Amino acid sequence: MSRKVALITGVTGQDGAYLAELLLDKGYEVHGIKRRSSSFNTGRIEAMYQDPHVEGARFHLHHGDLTDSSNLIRIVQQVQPTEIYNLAAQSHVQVSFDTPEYTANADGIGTLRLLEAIRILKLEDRTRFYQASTSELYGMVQEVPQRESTPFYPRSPYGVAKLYGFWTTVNYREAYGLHASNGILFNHESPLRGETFVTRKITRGVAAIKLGRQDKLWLGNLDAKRDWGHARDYVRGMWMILQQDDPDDYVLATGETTQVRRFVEWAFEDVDIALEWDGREADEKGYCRRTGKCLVEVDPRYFRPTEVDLLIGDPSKAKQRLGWSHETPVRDLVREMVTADLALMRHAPLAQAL
Ligand code: NDP
Ligand code: GDR
Repeated sequence: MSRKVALITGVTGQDGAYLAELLLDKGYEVHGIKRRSSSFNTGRIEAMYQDPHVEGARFHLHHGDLTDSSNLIRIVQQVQPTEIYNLAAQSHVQVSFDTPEYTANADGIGTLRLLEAIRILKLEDRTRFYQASTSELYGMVQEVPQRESTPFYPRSPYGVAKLYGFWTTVNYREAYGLHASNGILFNHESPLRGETFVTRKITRGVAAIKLGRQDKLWLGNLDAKRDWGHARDYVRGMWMILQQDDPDDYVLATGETTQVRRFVEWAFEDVDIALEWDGREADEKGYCRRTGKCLVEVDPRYFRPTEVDLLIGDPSKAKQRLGWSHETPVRDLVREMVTADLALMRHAPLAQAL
């Protein structure tokens, strides 16, 4: 069997860590691109670290950035990957309203830079390309459930930048015959999820409240609905997409949607706290009470200028063509995340826990 060499951008992120683990298990040589940072940013991949001086090491890290073409070309030339997974992005929707130009550069043009690297180095026949596209492309509800044929209507600078990445990937496939595919992935979470995304913010907050380290959880729009799955299931889907003879675009989703409010209730339930919402609308200020104490409060600071109200995906095509489906139901995901955050917080010093 020919050597399988994967290059993962965004290897230090949630999906990068799960994907690197999966590919190492499958016998790949795995190269990851990480950004230079003033402090360690490799916490999620620590367990996979292999001393590069030791013969046979299969996991390698390279400093790089999606905003730097020459750096990307050099890394792709050196690594000669058989598969590139482009997971790097400024991935926070709300932050993209504050840093729209940077988000466009990294998430939009960054995708173009990688595709150009493949072309410039004449690797079209060797290198397959996966683009981390997103359900945020659907944005304003046009059709439910959302599938590959549903029209896009992004609602944030992040969504618009990812739209550019999506179509650039399609264009390079059609124009240059590249094996380039988009995974249109709906929200996926895990204990490794970034702390400022709503699910992790909730499970960390609930753990801190349970342990008496925090009084209250401040959130934004509690009415939004998301199709939440487990990141481990979704990186398996990414790999399956690149194993197909023909490149294509696929929705990966669970097919079930849950309100943020419900996620909050489940997380509290998992630490034996029953919430009673007081019925006021979230955009006035939503409160909920337990024995007279407010544990969750809405802070309009977390509202977005334009919101995506409802996401629910139809993964039929992935199921039929790839044989992919999710394994972890959302209720189990919540429990796993709460349990992990409780354990983490019990052992972390106070300063790191909050
Ligand atoms: P994370 O935010 O956890 O990880 C993003 C990764 O990208 C990190 O490794 C980050 O580095 C890196 N990165 C950010 N900017 C740059 C840059 N300019 N150059 C190089 N690297 C950079 O995201 P996820 O793992 O959750 O998501 C992976 C990808 O999938 C992203 O593209 C995201 O937009 C997309 N996606 C995610 C979904 C989800 O629900 N998780 C759903 C659909 C799509 P650092 O660690 O230094 O910050
Ligand atoms: P999303 O995820 O925007 O869907 O993007 P996020 O968890 O940030 O928000 C989900 C929903 O929860 C609402 N919300 C809050 N969100 C955050 N972050 N913080 C809060 O306090 C809060 N309160 C309510 C949001 O308004 C929203 O409706 C994620 C990212 O991983 C993207 O990179 C990816 O492309 C999409 O999922 C699919």
